[in-house]
Amino acid sequence: MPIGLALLVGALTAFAPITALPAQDSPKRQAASSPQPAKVKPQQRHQNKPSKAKAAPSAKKTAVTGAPLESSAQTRAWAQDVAQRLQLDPIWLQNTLSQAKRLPSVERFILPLSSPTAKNWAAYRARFIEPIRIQAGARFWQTHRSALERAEREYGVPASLIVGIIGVETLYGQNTGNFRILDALATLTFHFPSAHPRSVSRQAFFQGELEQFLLLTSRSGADPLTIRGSYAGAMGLPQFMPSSWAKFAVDFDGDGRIDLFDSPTDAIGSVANYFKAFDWRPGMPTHYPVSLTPGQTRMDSLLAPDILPTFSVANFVSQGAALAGAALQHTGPLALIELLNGPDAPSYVAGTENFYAITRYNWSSYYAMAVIELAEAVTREMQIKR
Ligand SMILES: [Ca+2]
Repeated sequence: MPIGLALLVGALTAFAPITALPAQDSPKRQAASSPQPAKVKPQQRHQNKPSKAKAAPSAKKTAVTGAPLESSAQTRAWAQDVAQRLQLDPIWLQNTLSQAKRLPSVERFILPLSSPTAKNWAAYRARFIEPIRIQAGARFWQTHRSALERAEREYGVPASLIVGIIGVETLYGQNTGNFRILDALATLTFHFPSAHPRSVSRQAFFQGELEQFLLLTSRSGADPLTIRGSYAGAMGLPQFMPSSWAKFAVDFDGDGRIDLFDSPTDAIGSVANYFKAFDWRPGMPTHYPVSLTPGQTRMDSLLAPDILPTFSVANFVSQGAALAGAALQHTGPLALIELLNGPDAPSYVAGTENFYAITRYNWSSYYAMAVIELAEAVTREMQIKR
């Protein structure tokens, strides 16, 4: 990152954490179609950020061609209110906003696909569980082994999961997005498309993220005009939204700054801290195999809670979802996770609370499964190399 959003650690304590939930408008969480993720219920949504299941739009050209954001009475009043509430310099804020651009491409990307194709786990999986990403994951693991081991020790989050997340998110920093975050978040704050089915709540979410972004840059002295990321405002190796950065990012390399762009160690610690905050349970598997019997398994009942772990093992089994081996000894609740495969038969697993925890990073069971399988594939690759 050129100038970077490296934050002074001390400054972080001043941030009021925002708990707005990123709704997955896009690709990953919502209407899912081929590489698209599953839909989750609103109450299950949480923190992190919208991600890029919508085939991460290549922003190289579109990101720089927006028109200046008009300085309307609305934007001026907003800036005044934000400056007051967050105790930001009103002149700096107005000046920054006056340089934001409205990006029509961002307005398009945030909309659900108008003609969603059928959800397809096999196609989604193929995008992420492939040799280039697996090899890059093994190199990342070898290079950052000590930070990954320390994160696992201190936060109880497996190194493999952290490797899986950063691999699916950005291919280990190779695809961190090329939209100016200021433009993306200003567009989604002041020109959120009304055609979106949840335009009011989504606009409010992005407005909160724009506020956090301005607060982060103001406090850190980073230039808000140079920071780039996804069309929805996610930044750095782990694609943290500004509110997640403020709340969960940590200085894991101990240099006194938090830098999720250029410090893989900070990114590793921050991902681990995120999962610890979302109740990752050390040692618990993410899922178990499950066998269903057409005509006997009570599918409607088992799928009703969606990905929220709800059923005890006994209840799960009594409804016709057969488990075996270690799954029968599992003590927490389970969810029946359904992954559609287009025209082919769906895939099913029994998801635990740790499967659910991964969906707090990105609200999609397809996303979670891709992270899990990439983590497993890179782990196997590491064992081969040993
Ligand atoms: Ca650092």
